[in-house]
Amino acid sequence: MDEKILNLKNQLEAELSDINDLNDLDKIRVAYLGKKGSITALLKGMKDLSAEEKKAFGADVNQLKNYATEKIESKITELKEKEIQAEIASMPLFDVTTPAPLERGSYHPITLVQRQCEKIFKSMGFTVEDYPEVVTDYECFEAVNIPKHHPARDMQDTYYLENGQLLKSQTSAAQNAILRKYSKNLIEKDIPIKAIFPGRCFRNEATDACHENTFFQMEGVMVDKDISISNLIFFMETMLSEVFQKEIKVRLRPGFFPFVEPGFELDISCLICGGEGCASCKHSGWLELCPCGMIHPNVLKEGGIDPEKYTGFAFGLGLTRLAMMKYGIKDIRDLNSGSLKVLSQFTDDE
Ligand code: FA5
Repeated sequence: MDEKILNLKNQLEAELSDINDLNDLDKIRVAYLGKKGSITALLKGMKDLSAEEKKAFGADVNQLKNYATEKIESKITELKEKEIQAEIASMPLFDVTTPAPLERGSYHPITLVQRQCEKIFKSMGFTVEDYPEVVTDYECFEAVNIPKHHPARDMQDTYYLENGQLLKSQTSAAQNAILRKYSKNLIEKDIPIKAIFPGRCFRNEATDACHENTFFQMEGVMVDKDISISNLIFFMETMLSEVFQKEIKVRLRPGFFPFVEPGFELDISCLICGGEGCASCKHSGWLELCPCGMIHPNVLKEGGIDPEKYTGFAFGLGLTRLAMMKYGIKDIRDLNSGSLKVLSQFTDDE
């Protein structure tokens, strides 16, 4: 190897061995390999050599150039790794056992009553079912005996998607699927259908102290041989006395819903005003809480169940209103307000 080249290589090695800083390293890179760098200068100087000399010298300079490039790149990697390790070492230690400095959150009052109702019904042998919020017209209306153009549709205007689906206006939208899901067990194994299905509902309507456009219901169905209104009343009474843990005044009056026959409105005496009349109960002293009734034969048939052999009841509990009554919330709109001041006051009393 040419002496000049050898000296340059030794000089580079000596300089690299002392380097601990990326900026200094870059200066070395420029000094050797930059446009005006010493290796580049050797390459440029080759033009004055003879063809013979060029061959030997050119091979040596190129070897040096490759060697310098490799050495500098590996030094860059080494220094960057050192920098990362130094940064990690300087970070404060994170102690995973340190208690969280923030206050713990709380459950939404609707979640609290929903969980309580689920617990009550589960203890009485009901399954808890989940169901989508976006459903078809068939699920929400036709399958529950509300054909197109039926006047009952006027009571439940909702939000329609461009593809014809809709945001469910009632948890009854899940009835058909639940009946179909369990009809085989009922028919072949004599296992009664007992299911509840809580869910968010949507209605395009004006809001006031007891009406929201987005609210929760919890539907329940029971189907077996010889199910009667007495069974319905038993389950409604048990649920209410468990939720409120005190005597609650209720009234049952006839109500029309195309999917039940007979149908009832179950109202409770307003717990905000003690039955005197206030904005929360539209000044009537009573709050519509849980319409219910015996499942209409057409709905059973649509669910694959013979109404000559089986009967059943269904109810549609207003979970949001139940939360209002249980926690003394005067205005339903507070529940969707997102105000932590309002919502963080409630706790599970179990
Ligand atoms: C229904 O939605 C029927 N699907 C209930 C049903 C199921 C009847 C099974 C028979 C058998 P209704 O529209 O009345 O019915 O609503 C039921 C309950 O949901 C009401 O009693 C009320 O507690 C609650 N609810 C209805 N609309 C609203 C609203 N806009 N805001 C808050 N709660 C509401």
